[in-house]
Amino acid sequence: MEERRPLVRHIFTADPSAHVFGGKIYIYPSHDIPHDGPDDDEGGEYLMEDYHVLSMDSPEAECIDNGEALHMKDVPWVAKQMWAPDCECKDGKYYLYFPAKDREGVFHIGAAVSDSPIGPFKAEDSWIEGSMSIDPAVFRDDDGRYYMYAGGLWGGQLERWQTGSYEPHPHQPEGDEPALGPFFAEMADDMKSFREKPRMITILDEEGQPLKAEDEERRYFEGPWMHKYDGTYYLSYSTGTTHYICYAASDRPEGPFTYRGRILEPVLGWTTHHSIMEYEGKWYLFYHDCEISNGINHRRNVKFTQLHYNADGTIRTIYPYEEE
Ligand code: FUB
Repeated sequence: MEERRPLVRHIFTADPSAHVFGGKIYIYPSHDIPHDGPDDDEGGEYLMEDYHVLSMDSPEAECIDNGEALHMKDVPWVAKQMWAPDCECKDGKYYLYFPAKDREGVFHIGAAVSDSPIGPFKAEDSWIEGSMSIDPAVFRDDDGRYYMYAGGLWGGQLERWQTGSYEPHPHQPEGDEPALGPFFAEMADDMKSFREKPRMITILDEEGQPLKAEDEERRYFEGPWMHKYDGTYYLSYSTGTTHYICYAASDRPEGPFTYRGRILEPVLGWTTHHSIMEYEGKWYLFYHDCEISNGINHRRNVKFTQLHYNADGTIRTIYPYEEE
């Protein structure tokens, strides 16, 4: 498989969450549906209804579409917009996590279970209690504990949960007010509920101050991902309006995290969304752009490329359209 090329071309795919399960690479993307409707600031153009799991035997191998793994019609609580998913494995079961809107138009995060990494997945009757917003990423720590990171501004509704309950018309942090962060919660043993009430993560600048809402080149917008490298927790995310993938580091999974730099410069299309995965000692960034559709925001395609660390643990910035 060639790096920095669309992994599949027969369907539109986005928001890739990549994992190695049993020595093989599995990618859990959103499945974009082409339509001619307009774009808006609420993400109304992202009308996804199902999930397909992609897989590769290795980074060099062909990428396979394993077909539909879960459809909206089989999830009792979902009304529309099945956005960016993730998957984790525990004791031989695979747990798919996905955000979607309920009948009131509120985003929550659901769980679905399978015996196979490619599904089909059986969804729970309701969303994970206490879950909110979009873009779940579930991380398995070395000690066997699992944590969910999630949340997205604007259409992702993260602003509406600042008080801990849903506010349809919230105050939007602005100027030098602290920016919002993703929320964080440890998963319970059943992997279908939280062990604790979700709390918001803080991202600090180099002086130990929370990043400000006006700092759009560094503050959190959506698409969190967690990985651990050399004992350090790396929280990476999209800055949305400025279209970067950035990262912040901590010695604890719940942070606070300190901003460290950029991983990926802007790609073709408004959204940018990624995951990071290790395969046989090499690290890879999975991401998307709109190459196949030539820039139509809701017709995206997933790609991957190698990611490199410097000796001090910083990550080398990737320029998506330049030769390495
Ligand atoms: O795919 C729909 C939304 O677009 C995702 O949830 C965001 O992260 C952005 O990629």
